[in-house]
Parts: sequence; structure tokens; C-alpha cells
Amino acid sequence: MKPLENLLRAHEGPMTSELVLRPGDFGLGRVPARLKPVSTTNTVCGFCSTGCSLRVHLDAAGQAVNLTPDPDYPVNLGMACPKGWEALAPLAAADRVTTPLLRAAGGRFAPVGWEQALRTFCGRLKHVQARHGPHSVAVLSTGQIVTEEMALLGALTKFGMGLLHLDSNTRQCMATTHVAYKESFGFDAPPFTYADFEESDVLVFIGANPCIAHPIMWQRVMSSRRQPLVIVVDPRRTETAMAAGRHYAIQPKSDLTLLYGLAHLLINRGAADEAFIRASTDGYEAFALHVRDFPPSRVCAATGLTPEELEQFAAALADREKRVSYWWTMGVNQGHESTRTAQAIINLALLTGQIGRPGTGPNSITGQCNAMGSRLYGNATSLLGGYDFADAEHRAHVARVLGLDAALIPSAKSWAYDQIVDGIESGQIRGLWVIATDPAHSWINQGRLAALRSKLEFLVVQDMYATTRTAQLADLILPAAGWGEKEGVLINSERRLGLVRKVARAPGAALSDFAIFKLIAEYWGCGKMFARWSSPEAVFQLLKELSRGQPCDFSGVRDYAHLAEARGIQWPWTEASEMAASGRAPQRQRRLFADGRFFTPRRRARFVFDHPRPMPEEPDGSYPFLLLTGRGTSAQWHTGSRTDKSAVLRKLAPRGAIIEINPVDARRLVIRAGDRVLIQSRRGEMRATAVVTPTVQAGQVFIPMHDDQVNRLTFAAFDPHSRQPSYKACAVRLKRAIQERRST
Ligand SMILES: Nc1nc2c(c(=O)[nH]1)N[C@H]1C(S)=C(S)[C@@H](COP(=O)(O)OP(=O)(O)OC[C@H]3O[C@@H](n4cnc5c(=O)[nH]c(N)nc54)[C@H](O)[C@@H]3O)O[C@H]1N2
Ligand SMILES: Nc1nc2c(c(=O)[nH]1)N[C@H]1C(S)=C(S)[C@@H](COP(=O)(O)OP(=O)(O)OC[C@H]3O[C@@H](n4cnc5c(=O)[nH]c(N)nc54)[C@H](O)[C@@H]3O)O[C@H]1N2
Ligand code: SF4
Ligand SMILES: [Mo]
Repeated sequence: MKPLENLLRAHEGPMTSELVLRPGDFGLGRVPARLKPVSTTNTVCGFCSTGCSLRVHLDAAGQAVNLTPDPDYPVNLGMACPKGWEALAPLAAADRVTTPLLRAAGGRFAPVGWEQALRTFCGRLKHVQARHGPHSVAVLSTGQIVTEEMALLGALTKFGMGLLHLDSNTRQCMATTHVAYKESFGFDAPPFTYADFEESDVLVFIGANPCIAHPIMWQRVMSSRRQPLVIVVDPRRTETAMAAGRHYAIQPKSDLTLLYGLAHLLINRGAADEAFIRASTDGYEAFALHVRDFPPSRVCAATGLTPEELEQFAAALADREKRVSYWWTMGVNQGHESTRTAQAIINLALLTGQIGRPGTGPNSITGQCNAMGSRLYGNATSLLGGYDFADAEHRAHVARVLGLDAALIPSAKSWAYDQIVDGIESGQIRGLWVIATDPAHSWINQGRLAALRSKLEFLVVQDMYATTRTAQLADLILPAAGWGEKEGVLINSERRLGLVRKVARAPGAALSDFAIFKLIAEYWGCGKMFARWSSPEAVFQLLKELSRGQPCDFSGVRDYAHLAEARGIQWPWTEASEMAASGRAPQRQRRLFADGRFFTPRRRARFVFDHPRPMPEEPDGSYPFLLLTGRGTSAQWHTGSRTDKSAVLRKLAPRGAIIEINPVDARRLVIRAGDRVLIQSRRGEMRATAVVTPTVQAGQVFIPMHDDQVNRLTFAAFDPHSRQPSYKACAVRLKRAIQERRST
């Protein structure tokens, strides 16, 4: 084994320094007088899946001074949301973890060196494996590290350490879309490009609040010169709904019935695109028969819409002269029948032939900056590169590309997140390694998870901060570098590979996740297997090879420099396309399925459908309110581990937990704005400050997911196909918490 110091040095890497500063670069930024930026580099934002490019201004040592949005990037066109502007602030936070921390005998954390940390990591987890079997150690990872790190983690754990169970927070977020696209199109392939926001005549947003969650995408919709009709389907009157032309405030989780009802009306109107259906799809007859059972009477009863509203909705989708696009996010993906709901959206686009042309498509917007990288290269549900663990030829191919023995690749799939949690409860999982996610805040029905801590013999958390809820429960904390302190590739919602640069040094002994995984490989004893995985860019070359011949083929991307030059490149970009382009950059906006050919064996898209099922926990006499959860403001990111560290972002967010209540309910319960409210479910309770607002319907309440108490309340139901949690609907009761009125 190489001495630790050499390894550490090898992974520290040089600072980025390129591109000379141009006049005007600092027009918008705040440049403290003492700091003199001397150069600028472009990097992709590490919060949401939009993938905006930021120009980071560097001092002579190559350290970031400040940043401005990139005016010449096809994604954000010179814009950034508050999180992007403040992206450097979380790096300097006081609670960054700067050395490995090991829980000592008295229960307190003690700083230790990497040598001890790595020996403890390997020793303890191997001990668990020796006692309870190789699969008794599981991993929960993330959609928020670079693709090269995800792939290395997936390969290290499954091929090197002999683990089987690896899942990530992508399960909480994008599993539904992954399964829905795979079944309908034959591959997990979002078809759109962001120009479709501007090219569309009718945009339908279902369970999506882009004004808050994807502000730059929303800006593009708002700035469209086509003056499109924007339709929002959301039980709440969100900021997005307020700005839209039409808002259908349906009953929560009535989407599937609504979408089948729309298909029924479209078919009756003769709006089916029969030529497209015949040439490019399978299963239409059965689908048409299925939706006959969804007449307006049934749909109106389930959704709360009037027959006129429903007709008007269908009419907007029926016009063949118009380009219609459908966009969905967590209001769809986080549900008990979410996969079929996502597919019901896909079916509407297939039925009307609204796919493969500008301004069309059934388009899922992703959440985290690298959800798409995780879906392709997480090595969790699919084998690296979108392959299948169960297929011997796929295993042999992946092994060949990576220079591995195919026998090292498991043929079985990992347990999903919820099954890993069940495995902890049943004693089958005894060791857990958590990377860049905070399940003790974000997992559904959090009380149960917390109770399971004592069942784990060893819990390792790898994070930028030691203060996360899960880190506080850990036996060992590994200090990680964050976005901006390392390099690699993120894949955004429109399949664009974008480059993240190192613009700051990680504090203390914190290391990039890449470096930590490499060190673990060495100390575990499988370092040789990863000799070719020598740097993020070397791994990028391996991933590129793995993509060759797949729908996500990006073999035409030469290297990182090519990505930077071309301003990000959308997959697919094959070697053949690169040759044909003979030196010209790829077109800046490319969409899939223009030829009406899909990725299924018959090259046809499939109509997939099912019967709607009742909500798992409906409100009743004891728990009369339906709780909805989701994003609160554009300044808050999930658990707040990063965004709470910016003074600017803190000012843009409410203080503490809030609950939105309809005025009718508030009056009945004698709750006034600013009162403290006690919210109880069958699982747990929390307190929050009342915001009385008609944006939520009577009988429903909304609590942003950023407060760490909200998942005490949620009910652990899952979609059976994607196993994604249904975070957005459970029954609660409320009352004013006596003598706790807070002035607002
Ligand atoms: N500022 C900010 N931006 C973010 C994030 C963040 O934390 N903060 N997180 C990122 C991530 S990872 C994700 S996944 C995305 C999420 O992005 P979105 O999905 O847009 O955000 P949510 O607020 O979770 O949910 C969207 C809407 O679904 C609605 N909804 C609830 N139940 C139903 C239902 O049954 N039917 C329908 N039609 N709608 C319903 C809610 O009222 C909510 O307005 O945002 C990304 N962007
Ligand atoms: N009730 C309810 N719950 C929800 C949702 C909801 O709508 N309602 N939404 C769900 C969804 S869609 C999502 S995506 C999840 C998000 O839930 P989480 O994944 O738990 O939330 P984050 O705050 O994004 O956690 C990321 C962690 O990674 C750390 N980190 C950031 N960068 C790095 C890095 O480069 N390396 C390492 N090692 N660590 C890093 C951060 O400090 C942070 O602690 O929440 C889910 N939970
Ligand atoms: S919209 Fe998303 S990617 Fe763009 S600046 Fe904001 S957080 Fe970053
Ligand atoms: Mo997400």
C-alpha cells in the first residue's frame, strides 16, 4: 500500500485557473476591495437539476472570490436563482467537518487522523460482514455528488467490498420517473431540451412548482415570446399556479383518474393521432378500452373539477396545430400510484403525437443536481451505464470495459431504500454507510428510522457538516469536500453533461468523496481493481466507454475540455456524431424521438396503465386534515445543511417551521396567523407557526419539507413499481398550541 500521505497528495489535485478576466465580469457581483480576482472559470451549479452555469472569479491562488451567472450558457442564459448566487457561502460555514470524527467511549466525537479513520471504517465493517454475512452492510447515497464519484462508489461497494445493498436519495425523488420512462420508452430517457419551454404553445405542469423549485426553468417559460397557455395541476394555488393561465386545483392524488379522463375526452373528440399511434406505439387498443371507464362524471367526482373545466382542459390539449408539452415533478413522483400516473402523462403525449418535435413531450423535471447521473451511473437499480444486473451478457460487457472479472458483478439487484430500512429492523442490515444525504431528516416516517439506530452496529456518515441529524447519530464521520472543492460531471434534467470545477480548497483534512472512496479501496484491499480509476477525468473516460452503444451514448465527448468548450453536451453524442460534426460544436439544444423510434425491442413506445387505487391514509374523523409537503422557498434547499449557512438565503426564508392553513379551517379552529399550531399524525407530532392562506384548500394543510420535524408525521406508503415514498399525502389533526403565540 502506498503511504497515506502520497495518496492524499495525489488526490488533492491542482486548483483550476484558466480564462483571463474580461471587463464587465463583476458588474453584478460583490467584490470585497481586499480581494482581487485575476481570472474566471465556468462551473455548473450544485444545487438543483437545472444545471445553471456560474462564472467563478478567482484570486491569484485560484481560490474563488465571488461569482456571477454565465451569460453564454444554453441553460440559464445569464440568470441564476438566489441559491446559485450564494453557492460559495456554504463552503465557508463554521460547522464544516475538518477531520474524521470517531465516537469515543463516553459517546462524544473525537477528532482522529485519516489513517485511524480508514482502519476503523474497514475493520468495523469487515467485522460486521464476518459476523452477519457480506450483505449485512448497506449504503445510502445521493443524487448530489459528481457522476464519477457515484460510479466509483457503486463499483467499490458492489465489486470491491462485496456489498449488495446500495440505494440513494434518488429513490425519494426520481425512482418513479426512472421506472415510468423505462417501461414506456425502453430506457430512462427524458426526451426534452430546455428550449421546449420557449417553443411550446401549451405547457401543462402537473405536481410541479417550478417558480420555487426550478426558478430558472420558470423564467424561461415566463419569457417565451409565444405567449403560451400555462396550465397548472396542483391542489395548492402555488406561486406557479398564480402566474399560470389556468389552475386546476384537483383533490390530492386524483391525478391518475384525471389523466385517464382527459384521454377519454381526447379520444371522443377525435384528437388521437392515429398515424403516430400506428407507426410508433404498442398497446393503444387496450388503453382506449381502459379509459372508456373514465367518463366526466367519474373524473369530476374524484378531482373536484366541474364538467366544464374538464372539457376546457381537454380542448386545450386537443388542438393538433398547437405544440403541447407536459411537465411533472414531485406532486406526481411522490405518490402511492406514481409510476402509473407518470405513465398516464406519457400516454397523453403519445395519444396526441405530442413528442419528438419542438415544444412537445412528456417531460419529467429532475430535482437534485445529479439525479440523472445517479440514474445512469449510481450502480443501484441499474448496472453502471443503464445496464441490467440480471443479464449475464450485460455483466460480461461491463466487466470487459472495466477490466474486471465478471464474477465480481452481482446478478441480483439491491434492496430499495425502504427495504434497507426494513433490513435494519429485521437485523439483516447491521452496518450502514450514508453519503451526502440526511435520512434522519428526509426519510418518510422518521420516528421509525430513529428507533432503528440502536440496531446498527456501525453507522458511518460522509458529509460536509458534522451537524446533520444523521451525522449526529453516527459512530464515524468522514469529512467531505463539497461542490466547488472538487471536479466532475453533473447531468441535468435535459440530459446535458456539465462540468464542475474545483474553485476552493476543502477545509482542514476534508477530502473529495472521490479521494475518500479511493482511500477506502486501498485500505479495504481492493485498490488494484481501481488502478484505472485514477482521477475523476480518467473515470469519465471509463463511463464514456460504458455509454457506447447505449441510448445515453456520449462516446463523442472527448474530455472535460470538450464539455467546457461546447458549453455542456446533451446525451446522446456519439463518436459518429462527433466525426460528422467535424470540429463544429454539437447543436446546443437536442431532443429525443424525432424519428418516432423508441428504445424498446420493437422500437415502439408502450401505453402502460392500471386501475386507480385509494389513497393509503385518507383523512377521517380523528385525523381530519390531509397534509401536503414540499418545497417552501427558492432560498431553501432540503435539510438546509447548505442554504442555512448563507445569511442572504436565511433572510429569504421563514424562521422555523410554518404550516399553511385555509382561512375557513383556521376560523373554525380559532387559529390566527402567527399562532403556534400542534400538528399530530398517527406517527408523531410537531409544532409550527400558522400562515393562514387560501392557497391551500379547506381540509388540507401544507408544511415545507425543510423543517426536520415534518417527516415525524408522514405515512410510509410506497409506489409498488418504483418504491418511491408517498411524501405528499397523510392524515393529520391540528390545534392551537396554547400560550405559544409568536409575533410575526
Ligand atoms: N428551492 C428549492 N428548489 C429545489 C429543491 C429544494 O429543496 N429547494 N429541491 C429540488 C428537488 S431534489 C426536487 S425533487 C424538486 C421538487 O420540485 P417540485 O416537485 O416542483 O416541488 P414540491 O414542492 O416538492 O412539489 C410540487 C407540488 O406538488 C404538489 N402536490 C402535492 N400533492 C399533489 C398531488 O396529489 N397532485 C398534484 N398534481 N400535485 C400535488 C404540491 O402542492 C407542490 O406544490 O425541487 C428541486 N428544487
Ligand atoms: N416530507 C417530505 N420529505 C421529503 C421530500 C418532500 O417533498 N416531503 N422530498 C424528498 C426529496 S425529493 C429529496 S431529493 C430528499 C432530499 O433529502 P436529503 O438528501 O436528506 O437532503 P439534503 O439536504 O440535500 O442532504 C444532502 C446532504 O449531503 C451533504 N453534501 C452536500 N454536498 C456533498 C458532497 O459533495 N459530499 C458529501 N459527502 N456530502 C455532501 C449536505 O451537507 C447534506 O447533509 O428529501 C426527500 N424528503
Ligand atoms: S436554478 Fe438551480 S441550478 Fe440554477 S442557480 Fe438556482 S439552484 Fe443553481
Ligand atoms: Mo428530490
